[in-house]
Amino acid sequence: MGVLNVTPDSFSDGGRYFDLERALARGLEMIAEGADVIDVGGESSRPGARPVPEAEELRRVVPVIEALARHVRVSVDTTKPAVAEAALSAGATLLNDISASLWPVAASCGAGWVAMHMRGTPGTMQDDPRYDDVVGEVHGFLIERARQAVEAGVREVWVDPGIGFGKTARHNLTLLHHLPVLAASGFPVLVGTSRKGFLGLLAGGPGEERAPVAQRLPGSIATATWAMLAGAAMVRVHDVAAAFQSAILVGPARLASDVTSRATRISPAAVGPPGLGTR
Ligand code: HH2
Repeated sequence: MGVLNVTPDSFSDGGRYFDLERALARGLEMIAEGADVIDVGGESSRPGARPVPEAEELRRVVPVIEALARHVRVSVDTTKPAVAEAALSAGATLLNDISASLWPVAASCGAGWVAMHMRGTPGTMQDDPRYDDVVGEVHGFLIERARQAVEAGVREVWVDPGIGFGKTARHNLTLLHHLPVLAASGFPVLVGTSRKGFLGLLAGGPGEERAPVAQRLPGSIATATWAMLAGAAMVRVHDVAAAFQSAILVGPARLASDVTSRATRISPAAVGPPGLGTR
């Protein structure tokens, strides 16, 4: 999933694709780089972000969705029911919902729906986030919402742990570590770590609190690769070309490890001679 922020203020690419022509060019570029879905957003959800009026969000996203939906699957990154409905009428088929509340819209319009976990709102979510059991609380919330959506008639339901949304770096790493548990729920998992602040914190040099966004590519690709190997069915990324290289390596590796573990359960001899696959 390639990120297309039609905003002046997104944390890593704000202002770069704010006019229609540049947004379309970037969308087409990401398709050429290997994106299967383009996620169009008109409101930043960075920590401290202020809400955008509905009319302005519609003005930003609808023309971009109309143009790109002819070429690729489009999702809309919104929390507003009216924007979601307009985006679906314009050709989007997936609601990427960081508020995990729009499943009734997905049900009535026959769209797919992504439930993402967030603690609070973007304005306040990073003010000292605390959990007793981050994995249990996040997974429990997502599974409950996902089941509600299925009961309401949504046929395609994704879950996303919401990396960076009301979480410390430790919370984010713990959730990434436990992704296989979320994947075992049976709902397809989406993960977005791309360029996020916790990667800057981990990569910061001496005297630097966080490495700048431009230096977060290695962490973005490492965590996307980890997420795919841990069972995520989709990763949300800004750097599509680099993530695509990782995805084409991970696909066969994941398949091989599934086959190997199944074969091991049946008969150790079925895995092949010693040393096979160790290089
Ligand atoms: N992260 C962002 C926005 N939307 N949606 C899902 N499902 N998962 C995520 O992790 C996620 C998301 C934040 O990234 P970005 O869109 O680049 O920034 P901004 O919110 O500042 O526009």
